[in-house]
Amino acid sequence: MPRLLLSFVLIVACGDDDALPADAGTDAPRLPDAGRDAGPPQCTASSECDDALFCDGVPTCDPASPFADDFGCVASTESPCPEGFTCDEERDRCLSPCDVAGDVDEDTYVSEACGGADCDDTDPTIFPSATEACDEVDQDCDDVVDEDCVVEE
Ligand SMILES: [Ca+2]
Ligand SMILES: [Ca+2]
Ligand SMILES: [Ca+2]
Ligand SMILES: [Ca+2]
Repeated sequence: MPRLLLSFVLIVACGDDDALPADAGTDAPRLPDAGRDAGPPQCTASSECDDALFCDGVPTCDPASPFADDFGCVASTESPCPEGFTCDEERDRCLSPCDVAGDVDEDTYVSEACGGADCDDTDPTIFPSATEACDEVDQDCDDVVDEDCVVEE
């Protein structure tokens, strides 16, 4: 019996010896974690996210957002211009409907609605200094209809 017990103790001891090297390996520091602690550079203020473009709105710094890029910036989806305005990237400004289409009929006169003198911006034959025609329409925008016409009766 004593011999059998000794053998059992030896087997258990061997098992412990085998487990030791595995434990040592687990305790070793991992290099990838150390590298991640430094991390890539991230924005700290929205001003750091500003790009050279005007018409894509103002990006914001929000590293926690799922839409953030590698630097932590989130692109804006809103135009910087008010409703109805058009964005002009070349001049970094918003164009009002009058800026874009102040002279719809292209007679070189801007519509009255946009501060110009064209009393009918849908008709290129009607503008200040246009020749008045005898058609019961005020062509020259002086609020007098057919003033140059001699009505024959
Ligand atoms: Ca016009
Ligand atoms: Ca006109
Ligand atoms: Ca007329
Ligand atoms: Ca007239």
